[in-house]
Amino acid sequence: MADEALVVIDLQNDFCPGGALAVAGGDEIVPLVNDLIRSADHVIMTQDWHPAGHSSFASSHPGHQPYQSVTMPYGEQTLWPDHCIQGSRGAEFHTGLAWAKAELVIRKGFRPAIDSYSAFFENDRTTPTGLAGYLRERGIGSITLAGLATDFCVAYSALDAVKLGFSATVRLAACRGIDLNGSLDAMTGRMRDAGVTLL
Ligand code: VGL
Ligand code: ZN
Repeated sequence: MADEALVVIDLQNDFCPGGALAVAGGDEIVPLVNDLIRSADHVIMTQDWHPAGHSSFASSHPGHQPYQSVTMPYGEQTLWPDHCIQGSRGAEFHTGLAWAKAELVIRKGFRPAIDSYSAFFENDRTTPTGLAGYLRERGIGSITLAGLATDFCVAYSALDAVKLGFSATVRLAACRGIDLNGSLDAMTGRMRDAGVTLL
């Protein structure tokens, strides 16, 4: 339907096997995502897009290791390996991804001091990316999400979508998770409770 869009989350080299923050099986979803793209009326993609030395990188916090958590002014933040650095090969979309049909690519995580999981808000939960306004102005009320990672960027995007009044469906077979300390179960439960349709 014309008022629906497919939002492909962070299907980038660094989140695929061989990348800096590889999600297990991340590349396996590419054919399925390409099928979804083919049948979608509107396609939007997000691209994790960090400056070198970003505050979400463990390397920016002396004495800390990736996957530890730190307290930032905006709350708890998981620390990651350096990934998706602006202009790098790791930040490019997976080579097999049929990205050409994308009408909008929304970049996130470019502010040095704030991470951004959601396609709608940065991790302070208040700084908007502009996606909600874009969808509303185009009359798009319903989104389908696929991509990486299920329990981080896909989940936060889906939760914010329903909070903002959009209807959201996550195509789980076209997503893969990081699963840090049970985060996959936890975030799947939170999505279900919030009214996200899990397919
Ligand atoms: C993501 C961790 C850090 C994601 C992005 O796309 O889920 N996860 N940056
Ligand atoms: Zn990131």
